[in-house]
Amino acid sequence: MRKKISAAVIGAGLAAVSVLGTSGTANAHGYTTSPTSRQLHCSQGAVSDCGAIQWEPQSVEGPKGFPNAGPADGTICAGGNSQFAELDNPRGGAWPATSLNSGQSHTFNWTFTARHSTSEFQYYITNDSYNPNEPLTRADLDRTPFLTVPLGGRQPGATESHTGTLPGGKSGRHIILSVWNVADTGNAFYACSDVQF
Ligand SMILES: [Cu+2]
Repeated sequence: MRKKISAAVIGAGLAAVSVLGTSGTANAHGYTTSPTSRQLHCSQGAVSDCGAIQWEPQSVEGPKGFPNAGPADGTICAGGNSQFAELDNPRGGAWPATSLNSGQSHTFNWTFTARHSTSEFQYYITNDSYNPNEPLTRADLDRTPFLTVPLGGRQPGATESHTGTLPGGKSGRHIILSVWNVADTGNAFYACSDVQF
């Protein structure tokens, strides 16, 4: 009996270490809820075969400095994390898409499990060369964010809402890439949201 218990305790300890090892702090970070991000679709079960991200949609953390630095082309939606590569898979253009109206106001929402001190939030959108059947690259995106919300090092709340105007002249399927630049680490959080104008 004693042997069994100690083995279980050791096993639990190892599991805790491996969870912490992947991203620094378990359950820390955040993701976008509007428009619905790929990681949220995965965690809600709207999309299957998502791999590990379905259990931790808040963990799409990668190097900051986008677009000059940050995750490599083709790995942007996973924040450069190969263990979340399902987020970069275009799935033949079949990701669920949120309907939006080009040129109209939209409120972008985030949910946080850790309220990191924040430089700013940035929102990018794909251009006319974007192909929904290909993984996202920088060449597919307008280089300048259409919305930037600076926090000047402040902590966000448990949720955050940013209202802005969607770019005009957009039609069809696009991706909105939301980037949360943390102020006091070298990292940022990335979220791809499939949208339909
Ligand atoms: Cu975090």
